[in-house]
Amino acid sequence: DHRPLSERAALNKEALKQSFLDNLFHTQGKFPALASKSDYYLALAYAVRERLLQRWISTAAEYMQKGARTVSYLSAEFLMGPHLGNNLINLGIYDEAKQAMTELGLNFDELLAQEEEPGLGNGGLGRLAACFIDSMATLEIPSLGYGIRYEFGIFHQSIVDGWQVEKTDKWLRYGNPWELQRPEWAVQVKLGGYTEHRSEEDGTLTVRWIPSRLVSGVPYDTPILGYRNNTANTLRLWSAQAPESFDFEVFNRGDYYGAVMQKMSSENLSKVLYPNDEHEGGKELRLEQQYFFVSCSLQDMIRIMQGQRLPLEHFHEKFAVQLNDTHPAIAVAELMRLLVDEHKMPWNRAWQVTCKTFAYTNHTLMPEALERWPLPLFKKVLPRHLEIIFEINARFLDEVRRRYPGDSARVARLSLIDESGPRYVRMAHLACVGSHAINGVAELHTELLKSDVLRDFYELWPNKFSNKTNGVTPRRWMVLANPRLTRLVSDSIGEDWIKHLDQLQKLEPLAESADFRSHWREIKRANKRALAEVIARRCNVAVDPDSMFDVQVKRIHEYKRQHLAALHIIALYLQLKAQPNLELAPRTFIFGGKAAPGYRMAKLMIKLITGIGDVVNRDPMVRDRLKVVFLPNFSVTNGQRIYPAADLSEQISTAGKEASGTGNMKFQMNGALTIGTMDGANIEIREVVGADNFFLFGLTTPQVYALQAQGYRPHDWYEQDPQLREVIDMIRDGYFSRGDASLFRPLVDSLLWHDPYFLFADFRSYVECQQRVGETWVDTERWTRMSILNSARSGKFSSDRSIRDYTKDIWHAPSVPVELLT
Ligand code: 26W
Repeated sequence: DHRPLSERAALNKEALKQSFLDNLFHTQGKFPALASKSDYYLALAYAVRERLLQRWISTAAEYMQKGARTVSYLSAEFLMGPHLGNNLINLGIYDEAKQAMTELGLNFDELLAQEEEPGLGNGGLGRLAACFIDSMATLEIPSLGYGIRYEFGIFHQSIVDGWQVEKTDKWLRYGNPWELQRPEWAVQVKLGGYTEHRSEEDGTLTVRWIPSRLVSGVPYDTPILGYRNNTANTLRLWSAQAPESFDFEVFNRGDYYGAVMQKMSSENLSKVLYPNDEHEGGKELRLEQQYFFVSCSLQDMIRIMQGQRLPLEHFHEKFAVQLNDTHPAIAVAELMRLLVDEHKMPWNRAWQVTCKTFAYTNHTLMPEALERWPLPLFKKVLPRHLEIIFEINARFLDEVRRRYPGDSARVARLSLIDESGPRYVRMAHLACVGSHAINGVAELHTELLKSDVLRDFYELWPNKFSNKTNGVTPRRWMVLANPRLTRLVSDSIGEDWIKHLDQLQKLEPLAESADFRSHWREIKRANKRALAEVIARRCNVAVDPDSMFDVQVKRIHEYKRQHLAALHIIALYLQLKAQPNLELAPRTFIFGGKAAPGYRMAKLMIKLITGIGDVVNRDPMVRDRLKVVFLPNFSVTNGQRIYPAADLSEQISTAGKEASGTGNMKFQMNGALTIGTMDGANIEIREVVGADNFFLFGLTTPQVYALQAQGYRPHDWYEQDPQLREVIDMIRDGYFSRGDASLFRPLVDSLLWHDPYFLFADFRSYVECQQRVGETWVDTERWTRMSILNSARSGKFSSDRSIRDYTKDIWHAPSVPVELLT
């Protein structure tokens, strides 16, 4: 094709139609009579991709020429969600594409729905990474997202007989038009084996790592567009392949079968995402995954530097590497190994470079989620890294001893090795020691890191610590997910808010306009009707769009307390049974979220919610005043339909447990009011919307600690609250399990005798707060005003603000605007 780039990539409707048809014939090899919906989707995707590539090439050229400082965002998870709609928005051709498809007689929304979302993440942490790379591209910050190209992403959830059933996520089944394989940049990764130490003739000491396995990492690149600029950054995901050059003869002594098995086992490395969001006990494959993508990524950065003839002493000047939790923390030891062993840099120099390169974000206070690897396992997989970690530790602990003479307890607490029982490598400690910056993801979370989880590190290095409150991208979570609201807002205050979310403030005076409020309500109502259709299809339950949509969507976990919401629903149900004519504004309770497949209590929580739905939805006495649905397979795609349709956002974690939350922000932007505890970013949401526009309940973190310390006895709370007693007894006696009094026993017993997340202590406060919610809801005008103010004051929670904070305090990476090559 000899047309100039600019013509082939033109953004108008006719050009789009033309390249859509071209791609249908030449890429898909189909004509309309034979084409499936998936063919049409792919043809459109390729047409859009041609337009991306122009920006991608221009961006690469600009960065190379400027030798730009680059942010590398290392993350084991990127929960991207579907690309097509988002790329159309960011290119500014959504309406043109819709028009083009419509004129060709195709249903545009149906085409968009064909895309299998890349669900390469579990929840908040993975989705945060996706929002961050969107914002970096929008802010024109040179950046690379580095991760793993899992062949199977987060499992698909269906609900069968009220239980979660998992199916593998075959997202690559029909091909992925958004990625480009780059085999020419493949790298080799060593695993296992042993080390040899030799003193050379010249007196230097060299270390050789003789691995037992080699795996090749092949990068797949996906362009990440900025919003209506010329920037297309890169998401580079590594796929594991058996290496071509691996010597079958030497390593397998003619054992052909064994060699093939070994090839298959190397390719297992990037096979599947671990579906656990808080706990993973010492799985060898998971450590191998982490090391695999970290080693590939660091080697890739070194290749880039060498391509630009930059000496490795300047690594930290070229790259700012952010560690998304401890999953990539092995990077600290790996960069040391690459610099010292492979590139012969003296230790001290290499250590300076390393510490100036890395920064570490912590995402959780849950002790069971802090990664530790049993020493024998670590040594088996990464023998050389264990030596390096010992060396880092020895030097670090010397420093600690100098600072705190005689304080051996502190030395033991700070050590990279946990030696209190069987020995473990503490990955958070490795990340802290090897980074120049450490941050939490909300103000409270950062304070708790400093006072609690990382207290000793804070005392040692207070200046390393800072807060970076999370944010979410308004491009996906408002513009793409809520086109109706987007139109109203842009018609009212212009389009600037999409890049400068603070401008939503301009909506505040409009909250006083009855006309605007009525528009606002019509939009919410239309979004609720659309969601009601989805619910009817997927759950076979008819819900009323005029009822209050009370929503909790997030991973299922005891600390997030979906079961507290369940207790409240049962309390309302009992109230209706006792007073059949009670005036109660109709409510629809909507739940969604996945349970880790091995987390029995979380799965039982799903069963409880569906069990309540089975009883309540069918009880004629309820007369449709309550509906309870569990929407299966909560995902980015489903979230895009849910957040815009919510009236009430449930953010009810035990204070001090939810690091930040990001769903809370997506709800707020789309005009939902929050019922929440003083936890994570809820506190900051309440601060910006004002106490009057937020439904607060529950213990504060210090109150939780105090109750814990004085000896919490949930059974006493149960005995002293007749309503709570009635609710719990009903579950215990099998009312929601068709008379089976054993089914929910583990859940009930855990609450009665342990209740580690203080549901009983917060129950009364929650029920009373929900009562206030109900009273506010019936004053429609007041509710609408509050809804508008919530959205108008959500500017702080744009991920653009988060990224500006990281850039200013940690990365110091200037923007590099891109000029389009034609
Ligand atoms: C070891 C397995 C594992 C996997 C993932 C442990 C922990 C994780 C993540 C840290 C869990 C996670 O997604 N945390 C969430 O991160 C969000 C983004 O910062 C926060 O908003 C959530 O509060 C936090 O739960």
